[in-house]
Amino acid sequence: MTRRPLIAARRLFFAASLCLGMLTAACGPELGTLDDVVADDDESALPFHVTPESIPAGYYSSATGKSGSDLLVALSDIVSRGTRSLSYSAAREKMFADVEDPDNDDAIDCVYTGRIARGVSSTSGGSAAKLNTEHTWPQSLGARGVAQTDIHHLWASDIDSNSRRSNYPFGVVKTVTWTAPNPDGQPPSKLGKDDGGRLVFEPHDRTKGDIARSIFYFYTRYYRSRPTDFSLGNFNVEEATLRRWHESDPPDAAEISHNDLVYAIQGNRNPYIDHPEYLKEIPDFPDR
Ligand SMILES: [Ca+2]
Ligand SMILES: [Ca+2]
Ligand SMILES: [Ca+2]
Repeated sequence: MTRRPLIAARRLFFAASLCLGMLTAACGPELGTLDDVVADDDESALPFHVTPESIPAGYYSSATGKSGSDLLVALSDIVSRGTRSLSYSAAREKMFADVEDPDNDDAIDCVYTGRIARGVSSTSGGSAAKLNTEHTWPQSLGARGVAQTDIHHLWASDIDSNSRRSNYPFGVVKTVTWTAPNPDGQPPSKLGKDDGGRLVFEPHDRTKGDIARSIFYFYTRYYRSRPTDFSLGNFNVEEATLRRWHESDPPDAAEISHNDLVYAIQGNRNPYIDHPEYLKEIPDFPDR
């Protein structure tokens, strides 16, 4: 099949899936029914393009009226329920094919530079476009096993920017040691020392909030189960700054679509995108 009919077929499939999804939604929501693991050789079982799914009725009912540690525990229960764990390769494939491309035009942008790579619909397409997979919560600090493949905290990233960020905490750079490319002309992401002399990575403004909410989600999802190597070493340095970035860069339509797509794939949602006010209701995440 040549490329143009392929794109047309994908769009037709996407439109058909959307209609089907709306019909299904009209028949009533389903809560947490997915608990299977998709193995590497089972990727063909995943839909060709996933239909985004919005918040089902009652999803947050057990969090209603709670605050502080009660709310954190309630949210942790909610996001840990009915999850579907993909293999790492399947998760990356869905990230490149669907989650990072809500408008399904095969154009994907780097979370740190905003560079737009075109013609990307798979992990191998991402590699060819010099993109790889960024774990906002570093693998070395606990993004292992199920947490490694959790698409809520995975982002397509330029290989070079990803490697510059390494596993440094996020923070506000006062003394710059490296500046990322900024093809969009906006102030760039950078690496450097914060006002305490610590090496930190500061993303550009339009993904500061997205990254903050990814990290708060990761904490909420995994602070009780504690995957191998789990550490709050970065989080405790980042927390206050991430709270400010959550306020300065609130969820937009693209981030909401991102959440709806991850939910359709892995069966849980990022509560801080759906309910940004929850973060104020939890004034401090336990430091240990
Ligand atoms: Ca796109
Ligand atoms: Ca944003
Ligand atoms: Ca804390």
